[in-house]
Amino acid sequence: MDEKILRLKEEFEGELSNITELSELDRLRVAYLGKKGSITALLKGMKDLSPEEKKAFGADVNMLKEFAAERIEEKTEILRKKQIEEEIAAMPVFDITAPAADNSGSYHPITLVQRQCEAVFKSMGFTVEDYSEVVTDYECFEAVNIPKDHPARDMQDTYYLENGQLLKSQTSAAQNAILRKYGPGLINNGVPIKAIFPGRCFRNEATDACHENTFFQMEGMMVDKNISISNLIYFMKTMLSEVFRKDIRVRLRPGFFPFVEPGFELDISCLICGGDGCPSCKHSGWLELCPCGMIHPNVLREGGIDPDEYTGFAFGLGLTRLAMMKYGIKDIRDLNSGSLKVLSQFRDDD
Ligand code: FA5
Repeated sequence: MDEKILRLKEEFEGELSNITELSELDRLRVAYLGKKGSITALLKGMKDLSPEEKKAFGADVNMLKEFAAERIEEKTEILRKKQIEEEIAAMPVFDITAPAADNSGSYHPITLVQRQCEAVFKSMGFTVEDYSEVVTDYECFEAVNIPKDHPARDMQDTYYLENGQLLKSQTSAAQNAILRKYGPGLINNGVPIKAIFPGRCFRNEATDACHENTFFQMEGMMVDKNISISNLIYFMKTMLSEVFRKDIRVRLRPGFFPFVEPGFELDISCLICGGDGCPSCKHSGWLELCPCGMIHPNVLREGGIDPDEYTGFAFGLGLTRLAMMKYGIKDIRDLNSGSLKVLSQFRDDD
């Protein structure tokens, strides 16, 4: 190998080994591989060589180019992992027995995960919608393919007002309004519907370590031409890896919801017990976190969207359970306790 190439390789290796921050790696990439970089400059200086020399020299420079690009790629991966590990190590460890740290206010852990999820989806072009907690039977059930006599209603008993309205049992209650809001204006002009809508839900059910009668969900929907299950899986994976910032085990299994077909249950391996089984996961090692599926044609039709032309996915993420998993909170009831012992353990930027 030519002396000049060898020297540049050594110089590159020396600089690379001293780098400890991701931002410095970018500078190194530009300095060696950029348009005006030192390796690129070697190629430009070949014009005075004979054809044989050019061949050998060019091949060696290209080898160095590949070598440098691979080493930078490897180091990027190492530094990215290190950065995530540092962020995880800096996270608070939740301890219900610890005394309240101080009396200053902070965001609630559910608000913290809600904001994290919103940031991820906003960065992928989703809008964030707000919706009422008091809804009609039509919004909560009939518009999402659950007619009056449907057995799926038994799973979601809720609280009824004297005027016949009810406290919404699922964020799916906003699906119809959002399809109608964006359907004609956006989708018919070629813009996909991409919306998330977090909200408080209510169910008349017995509480235990993983069930509350008041909890939060975050619904998401995307509708356009040719939307498939692959799009759904992509968005779910991106959201979970951004929120947890580490590899977590998930499983997708068939699930029945009248408003999707096909429907799935997305479970995550319980992070409280590591999958061994505990009260937080009903001793199964898995926690139901985010049911999802392809929006049923009846729901699209009811929302004013032609199901022969458009398809879409929807999901209903359990935000309260996500907060439990993210912060290691063993009992869901601690989250509604209003106890400063719990709340003061979280910071606004966690
Ligand atoms: C639903 O509510 C569906 N609307 C979700 C959906 C949306 C499916 C769009 C398909 C398409 P489910 O009842 O399983 O499904 O509740 C969704 C999530 O909310 C659960 O996985 C769980 O994480 C959370 N959840 C449900 N009930 C409770 C409860 N009592 N306490 C705490 N979290 C709950």
